[in-house]
Amino acid sequence: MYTLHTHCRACGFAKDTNPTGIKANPVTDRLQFGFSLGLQPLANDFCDEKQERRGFAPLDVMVCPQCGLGQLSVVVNPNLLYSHYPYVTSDSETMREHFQTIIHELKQECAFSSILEIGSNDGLFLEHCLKHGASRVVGIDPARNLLQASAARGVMSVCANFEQMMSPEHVVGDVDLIVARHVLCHVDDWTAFFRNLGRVARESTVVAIEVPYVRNMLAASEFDTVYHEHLSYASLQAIRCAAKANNLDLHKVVHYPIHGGSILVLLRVEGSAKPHSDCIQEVESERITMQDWGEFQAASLRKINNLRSFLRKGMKVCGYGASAKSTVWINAVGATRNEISFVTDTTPQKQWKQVPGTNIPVVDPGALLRERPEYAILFAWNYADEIIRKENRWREKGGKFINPHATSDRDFII
Ligand code: DWN
Repeated sequence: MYTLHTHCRACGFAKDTNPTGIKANPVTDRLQFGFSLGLQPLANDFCDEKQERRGFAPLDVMVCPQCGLGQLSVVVNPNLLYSHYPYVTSDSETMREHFQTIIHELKQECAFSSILEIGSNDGLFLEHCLKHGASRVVGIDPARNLLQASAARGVMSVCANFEQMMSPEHVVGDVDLIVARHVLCHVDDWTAFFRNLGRVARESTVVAIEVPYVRNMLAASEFDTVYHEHLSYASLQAIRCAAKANNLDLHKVVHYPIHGGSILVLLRVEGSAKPHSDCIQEVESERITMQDWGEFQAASLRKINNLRSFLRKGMKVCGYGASAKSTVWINAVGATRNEISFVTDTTPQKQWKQVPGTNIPVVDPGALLRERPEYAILFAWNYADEIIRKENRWREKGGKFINPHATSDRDFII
């Protein structure tokens, strides 16, 4: 089900011999403990009562003292995680606005005509790129069950893991832009991933990697974004280290609020263009300490205990959004359908299944008005504004949302 991960996948720290050929000291050169939620189910393992569950694995984050990369202590077999992947890129108002914003940014930096997206999912982002003037788009994604949806959007996708491709440049051809949105955090072999980026990128190519930023996650104790799909919790230093080993370097860093706080890191072939002035300074001043991780663990446990205490009051409570985050929350607090009657979700592949690790059913959003729970826990908190607007009728009838990340009683009930 999983293998152990003991060295840094970005800078090679704690490897038997690191990239400079120096033998590691097995006692001192070790990844350091950062955070743990113990044994947890796979966050997107939505099954019905008859289907066999894929099981539990340790959910521990280790930290590289050299480049600051947070990384899981195990790598779960990707076939278990992605062979039939229920997550589709959210076609929400929030996400569409974000696509507009980053496309505007990317058009400033490259010709924006021929575009490769790694981890193209169902082709939604590339469809937006076509609408914004791109002439040729190619998607690469390992989830075979999403290929048809991508083709329906007019996006040609290759079913593959980018980092496992032998010569991607022959498949993709010359591109102005390579996009990898919320993909790098899922990749185990960064060396192969960045090597293939280096093979495809030309002097004029911009590589745009968007990932949740570890400093945002730590600062807001967004522990529910820690799950087995997310093998890494990226720092700028880790990305720069892996890029420079493959003749790529940072060109620009832009911060966005999406998914709890993400960074869009633009890379260029080394020497092909002058990096934006503040970008190198931001990397070199980046500090992520083990104390930050210690405070993250403590703040996360406070939030978990807070939600568990609320659920013990026995009110009629449901969840809103069967996100991967909801699986982490529900299993961390140890809730069953006695505490959380159901979780609503718009994704057909998740409906009429059960939240991984529990007997809690996932149902359609209409259940909110049918069942009239008193409270709905906002597990899709990253889309809070549009969800709250959307569910006005239920709220007018007395329904209240719970913000599980609230750090004060005043903010807990919305
Ligand atoms: O890295 C990943 C991030 C980007 O997305 C993936 N590994 C997994 C996934 O994480 P997630 O499942 O936490 O993502 P979302 O997009 O926060 O999930 C939101 C869930 O809420 C979806 O299942 C859709 C659902 N939803 C809903 O039911 N009603 C979403 C909206 C906006 C709504 O109005």
